[in-house]
Amino acid sequence: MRKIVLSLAAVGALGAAAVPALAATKTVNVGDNYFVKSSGTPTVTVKSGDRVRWRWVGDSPHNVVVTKGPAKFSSPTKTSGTYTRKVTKKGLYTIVCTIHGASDQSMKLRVR
Ligand SMILES: [Cu+2]
Repeated sequence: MRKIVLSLAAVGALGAAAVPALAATKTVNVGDNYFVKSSGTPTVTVKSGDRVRWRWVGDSPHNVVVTKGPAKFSSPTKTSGTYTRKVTKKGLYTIVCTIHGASDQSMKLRVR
């Protein structure tokens, strides 16, 4: 009987540990006039409940602003550091740096 109780406790502990592991954090580089990579408009896909962490890697000031999508959010204009957002509303987001404009620095974020 004691063994059975211990086994059930172990299963419970594993179950609890598995829950936070489902939510992931995706890091997106914010470079000098690009997101992710130096050309094109990248699409980053995450799951609802995940966190997206934008990380400034260039020298110029940039921001992260949703111009179209199921939820609106925006970061301050920064030259270094990070901005993290938990995303829950599913859909396709268009994100731009308003300093450099949509044609120069934009990305898509798909939350599924
Ligand atoms: Cu910019």
